Amino acid sequence: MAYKFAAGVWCDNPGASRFGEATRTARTIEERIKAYKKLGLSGIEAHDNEITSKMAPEIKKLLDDTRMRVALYTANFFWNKKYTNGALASHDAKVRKEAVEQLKRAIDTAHVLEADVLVYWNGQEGQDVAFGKDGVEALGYLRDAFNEALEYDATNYGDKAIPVAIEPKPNEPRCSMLLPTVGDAIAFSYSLDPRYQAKVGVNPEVAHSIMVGLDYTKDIETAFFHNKLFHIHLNDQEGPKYDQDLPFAAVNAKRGLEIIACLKHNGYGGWVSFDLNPLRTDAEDKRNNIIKACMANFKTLSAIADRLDWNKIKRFRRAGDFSGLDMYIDSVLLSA
Ligand code: GLT
Ligand code: MN
Repeated sequence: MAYKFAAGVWCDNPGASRFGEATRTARTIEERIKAYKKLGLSGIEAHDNEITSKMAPEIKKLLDDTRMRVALYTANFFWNKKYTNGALASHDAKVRKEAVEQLKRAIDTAHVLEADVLVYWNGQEGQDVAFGKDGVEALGYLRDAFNEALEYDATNYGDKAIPVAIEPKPNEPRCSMLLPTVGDAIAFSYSLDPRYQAKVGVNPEVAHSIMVGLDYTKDIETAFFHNKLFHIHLNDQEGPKYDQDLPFAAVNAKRGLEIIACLKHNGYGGWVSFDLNPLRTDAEDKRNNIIKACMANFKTLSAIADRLDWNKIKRFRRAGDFSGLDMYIDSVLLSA
């Protein structure tokens, strides 16, 4: 099966962080689109401050010319200081109104770009100190904001209304965030107006699950079970640390194999998208190495996944022979 690979335009960045200045030049969006095409990606992902509504028609033309698509478009609700204490779920009615208006504009731009999914990442929705937020109240605000935006899309674009995927994250930048896990995000989708519930799914990210000790495969299985796996953000993470956004399967190849096997087994037909943060030590000529690594690891493990004998796996499971199962998986993975 041919996979469609995508990556966020933010995955090719100058490398500035809280702890150090930029180590690479900044590329324009056009340069990044061309570079991504050369790498073999067929999709890009962007925020509304990376591809603005004004830029969208020109960018769409370039994408059409290069036969690229926008896999994901999203409103940036975390950078602007007006969203320091939340956006769609802010306690401040004025901030919420501005955020919903921004979301409606992002929906319009997503239609201009013909994006496949609109993502909502929970960025600044949360608290940093005990008693910092009334979560029940905040979830209510978030539900109302979603309903308003979904209604806007349905009214203005009818059948073409864009699927929305919630990307959960447990912490960072806030200490404790609203919708921390895939389960929370799916449960939230059922609180929405019943007319729009089927339009809202999830975008689980590997690192976001691992950073709190959760199992990504179980997360996407839960999403499959609910028909809610609208998109994926693949990468890797060395346990409970800050969000590392390492190359997919670079830390745990066996788990990478399990993720791909799970996607295949459940007939995932969406984008294979990578969410990455290139090492600051990767200067100009190495700036896209991380994307190359992801694609290579994904393709290698995908070929290995095709060699797995599912009847055998099921027999081991039925017999409760998990050491035998593990030895079998290792034999397929490590003999490759
Ligand atoms: C940010 C975050 C990612 C989200 C992006 C979507 S932005 O880089 O770390 O996981 O996918 O807003
Ligand atoms: Mn992500």
